Amino acid sequence: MKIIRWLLGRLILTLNFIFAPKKRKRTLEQQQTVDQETQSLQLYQFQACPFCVKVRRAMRRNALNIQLVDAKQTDNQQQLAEQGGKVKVPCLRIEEGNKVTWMYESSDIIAYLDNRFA
Ligand SMILES: N[C@@H](CCC(=O)N[C@@H](CS)C(=O)NCC(=O)O)C(=O)O
Repeated sequence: MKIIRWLLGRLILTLNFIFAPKKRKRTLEQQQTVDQETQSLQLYQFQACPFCVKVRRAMRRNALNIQLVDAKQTDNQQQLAEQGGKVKVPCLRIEEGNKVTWMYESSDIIAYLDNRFA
């Protein structure tokens, strides 16, 4: 079962690499503004999780440089459980001033990113 899961993960990553979506183009100034905004975002994820791949593709489409956090690492996983409420990925950590929101569900995350940056 572990091997099948691993193989499926590799297949997803390979297909994702071959059919990578086109990155949106911005002027240098526009991209710098977006990069500044995305500094307050982090995506907790697993590399080969299909839902995470879906979100990373949306990030690429919108040329969003969002920090990826490996939720397989014990300390990151603990942070996700304690602060986000559950160990489920993808999860977008959104920092707005003193307020931190942990957004689960790939479709909600993509809708949020599209709405904010598309
Ligand atoms: N409906 C969720 C599904 C996410 C999901 O099932 N993620 C898996 C990894 S591929 C997970 O975190 N499983 C751990 C768990 O459910 O406890 C989404 O679209 O984000």
